[in-house]
Parts: sequence; structure tokens; C-alpha cells
Amino acid sequence: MLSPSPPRPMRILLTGFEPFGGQSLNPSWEVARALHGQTLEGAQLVAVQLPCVFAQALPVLQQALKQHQPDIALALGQAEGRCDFSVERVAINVMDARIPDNAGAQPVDEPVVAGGPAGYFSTLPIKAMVAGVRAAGFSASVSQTAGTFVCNQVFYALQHTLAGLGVHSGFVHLPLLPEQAANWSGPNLPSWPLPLQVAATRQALAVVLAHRLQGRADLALAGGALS
Ligand code: PCA
Repeated sequence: MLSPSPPRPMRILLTGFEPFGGQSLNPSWEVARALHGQTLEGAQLVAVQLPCVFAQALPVLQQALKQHQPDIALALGQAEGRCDFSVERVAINVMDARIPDNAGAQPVDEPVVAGGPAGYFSTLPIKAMVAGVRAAGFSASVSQTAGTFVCNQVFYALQHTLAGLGVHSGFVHLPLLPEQAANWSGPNLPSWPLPLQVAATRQALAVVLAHRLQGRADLALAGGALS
């Protein structure tokens, strides 16, 4: 008699972006690829790079979701100027680019999904992630806006695609890497070394995994801010 096949291991999809805005590095991809192939409490981590191009990022994202069928999907992006591990609360249905993307496109006030809802909340336990990352010794906060560039587009499309499917998904913005900040033209910007960014991301994913496995709701901790 055939014995029942064991349940497949949980799969976590991590996406990171290619460099943009004249940079040669993007912390989001460096973190994602550092975690690629690792396991976390038995869950398998898979990293996929997204182009920083409005017209190309979503097809690559959709293909990755189809191919990897993740239980948890965390998209990562660079937010130059942010000083901590920045857990996004909400994606909005608008593209309004302050700079051209890597293909030179600069949409203004166009929807990510025509006729789609104005916004989607993260389905990750964002407060617990912030608390967990802080408990591990890193600074973290809830962010109330993922901007209106390619990161927000990907976050919105991720939530739209996975709505109602039971996959936990969301977005985290990361600070610059020190080598980027050292060469930044303009004001001095905060940065974090890559190993710390990787450790904070692993910690956040461990929290998401624990919440999912135990069916726990998010923590009711204050995370509000003026902007
Ligand atoms: N950050 C940009 C797009 C790619 C990235 O890493 C953003 O915040 O929209």
C-alpha cells in the first residue's frame, strides 16, 4: 500500500530589485540572493530578481509566483534615505514616478491595475515583524507608504494577485548599503552593512513563519506615524 506523501516543505519567495537610478547595487537584491537556497525552520527560501522597469516587473513577478507557488511572499526594495528595516503597511493603485525607470519610462498618475481597489494592506504580521526585528537588536518600523514607484507597483500587484488565496505577502524597504551611501551625491544618507540587512530579513521571515504555522493574529502594537 502506498503511504501518504509527506506534506511539501513551506516555500518562501523573496524578490529583490536590480539596481536603478544610476546605482550599481541594490540592497534588496543583495539580501534576497544571500538568502536564496537557505532553509528557515524547514521552509525553503527562493530568490528572484525583478527588473526596475514598470513594463517588465509584473510579468517576472507573475512567473515567479506561478513557478514557485509560495506560502509566503516577501518583496524587498531599496529606499534611499530610510534608516531602518521598514515594513510596509499598504500598497496603493497608482504609479507616479519621480525618476525614469531603467527603461526610461516615467508614468504619472496611472493605475497599477485599471479598475482595481484603491489599496491593499499587507497580509504579513507587520507589527510582529517590527517587534521581532527590534528584539533581535535592529531598528525597524512600520511604514505608511511604499511610495509610487516600481516598489509600490510590485507590492500592489503582489497583493492583488494573491488576494484571498491564503498566501501571506507583503513588502519591506531596506536602507542603502554603506558602499552606496559613501558614493551618494547629495546629502549624507543612512546605511546598513549587508550582513545586518540579511540577519534582520531572516528574523522578520522567522516571525512570519511562526505566525503562519501557529495561525496567530498580528500583535496589537502602536505603529502609527505622521507620514
Ligand atoms: N526601490 C524603488 C524601486 C526599486 C527599488 O529597489 C522603489 O522604492 O520604488
